[in-house]
Amino acid sequence: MSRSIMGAAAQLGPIARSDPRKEVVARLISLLREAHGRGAELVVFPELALTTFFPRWYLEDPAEIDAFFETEMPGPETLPLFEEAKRLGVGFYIGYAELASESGARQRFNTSILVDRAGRIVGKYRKVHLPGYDAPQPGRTSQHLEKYYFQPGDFGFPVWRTMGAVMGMCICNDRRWPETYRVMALQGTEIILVGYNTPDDHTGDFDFDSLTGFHNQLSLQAGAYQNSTWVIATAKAGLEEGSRLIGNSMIVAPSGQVVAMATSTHDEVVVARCDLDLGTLYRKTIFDLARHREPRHYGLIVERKGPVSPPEEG
Ligand code: ING
Repeated sequence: MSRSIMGAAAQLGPIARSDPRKEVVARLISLLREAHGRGAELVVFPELALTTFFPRWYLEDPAEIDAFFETEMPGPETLPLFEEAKRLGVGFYIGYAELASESGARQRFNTSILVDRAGRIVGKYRKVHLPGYDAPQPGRTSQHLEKYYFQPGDFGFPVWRTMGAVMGMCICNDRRWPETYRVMALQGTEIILVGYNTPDDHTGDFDFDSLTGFHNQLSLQAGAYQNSTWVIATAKAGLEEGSRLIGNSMIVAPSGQVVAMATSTHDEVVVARCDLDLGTLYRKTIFDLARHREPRHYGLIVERKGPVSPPEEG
């Protein structure tokens, strides 16, 4: 009997800036219940699942900015989600803006947590790859200011053995970087959970933006296949405060095949049985990392941040 876990991507439609957390949590609970009703044991919510994607704006008032952040998780407004998940015996991943005050300093992270089926917080991840800019860019209708609002994550890419599998987490832009998956694959991950908020009116450049959905799927399928891991990827989707966010939440097998995909840009649940032994087949053959990798040739990946080209000819 192969090992498996019923996974669900619980996609969210838009969250308006004025939507109170209480209302958003009610939507999350409704999605959780639907996923549970369809057999899910693990539910993946999006990145920044409690608020609108506020990095599209340049805000300066600290109180206004802090209003988008959680100082505790669960807090009073999110506790009902944790309680319902525990009652139903469903584990979940949720992304949120974290205001941490470790060693006295206030730090802001784009964060996700993994909660097991008994309601315990098993792990926390802080987004490493922050896209966009740290200051508003001229001429943009929508900004992308994650480097202004968040610090890069300080946990690296850990994995956890929980709910009968080895699981890792990442957030949104992380899924575009092969290093993200490989570091977790080198720790034996069998499932990677990722939430995203991805605008396809990012730059207003049609040739760039029209490929956003393709690049999302390409990144997820490649990451899954090249690292023999399941990937459950969940969008916040739809027209959110005037910005178009792609949907296509999906569950990708270690073969690279998409086994389930959302078809709307609203609140939607997709479910698939993740057979964990499927990854084992790939890890023992094509992607037997220990047998086939040659790290002695990979030094530049760690030593060098950006490209250095050969000198101009003659
Ligand atoms: N969003 C986007 C992402 O990486 C982006 C940023 C949008 C990159 C469109 C490229 C194209 O999916 C976040 N939140 O990282």
